[in-house]
Amino acid sequence: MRPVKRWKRAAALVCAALMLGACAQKEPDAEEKDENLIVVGFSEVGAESDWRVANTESMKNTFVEEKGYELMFHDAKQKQDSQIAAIRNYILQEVDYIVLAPVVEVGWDEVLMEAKDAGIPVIVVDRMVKVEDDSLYAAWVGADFRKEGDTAMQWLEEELKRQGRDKEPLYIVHVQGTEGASAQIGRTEGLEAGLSAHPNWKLAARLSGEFTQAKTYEVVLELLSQGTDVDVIYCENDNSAFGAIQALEEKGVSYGADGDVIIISFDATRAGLTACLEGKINLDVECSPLHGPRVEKIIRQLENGETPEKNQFVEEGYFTRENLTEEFITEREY
Ligand code: GYE
Repeated sequence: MRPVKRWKRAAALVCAALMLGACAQKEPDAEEKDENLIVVGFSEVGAESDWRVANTESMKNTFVEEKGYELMFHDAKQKQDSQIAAIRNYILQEVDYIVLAPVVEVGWDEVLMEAKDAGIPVIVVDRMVKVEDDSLYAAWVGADFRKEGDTAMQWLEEELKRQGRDKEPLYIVHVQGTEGASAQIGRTEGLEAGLSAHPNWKLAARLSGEFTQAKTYEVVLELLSQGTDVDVIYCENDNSAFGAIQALEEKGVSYGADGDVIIISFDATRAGLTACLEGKINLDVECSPLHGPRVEKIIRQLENGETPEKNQFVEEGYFTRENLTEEFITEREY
């Protein structure tokens, strides 16, 4: 899609080589070999969870030289400012494509306008961006986080009926992910809809777990120490569920498929599914991090002058102890 830039870069490299007196007999150096590669600058949220690590790997394994790419990778350590700085740097470096996994939804208009002015297409992956003008990004691919929350609520309703507890008061502890991230917003909306549809379901506490085990452990432990009634812990990702489990264990509270407190989680990573098969997590709603090939498909379409579908939702399922096997977990990619 951006042959002019690639040509300019190649020309610049040739000039540099000539100035350095490089001659024909010399082996082409690394930079000369790179001139036809498609340069992709990727800004990743961080490394807060197993899901995120799998997502980073998927991107790194996809955008490799053998497939014609040079990947520039940036870990934002959960900071939006850092992502904005990375995007500006990619613009300066005249990359061919910018891929953004945004930490939160809002606050991108200005920097995405700068990318647009520079003629660099932006592909948004995983969480969404909320911008005034959606021509600021070429396409988005990720999960339907609201649907994931709804799936969890539907399952909970059926599970309570099965247990004969559907008429009793139910105290739900909500451990939220990073505030303002699509995954948090959608999963929270799902829970809120469930709460309003069931007058006997009560929000016992809303805690901030930041999608990490450490933070969730800390806040759930504190809550349990206060003696709050808990029937369900709704954790917005697997690592958060691990933190909640750690706190419950420490306090000697029974939980999971054979215990008292119902644990709901999202992601369905291998570690999450293992806990699910062991009966520690009651429900794990799936969320695929394997976005590398999906983003590559979008780039290929843009390279061919096609218009990719603007917003692409990935199909996902959910898991309980009943529909899992060890074999399935071992074969899973993440
Ligand atoms: O659920 C969580 C990660 O945005 C879908 O971010 C992603 C979420 C995922 O840290 O584990």
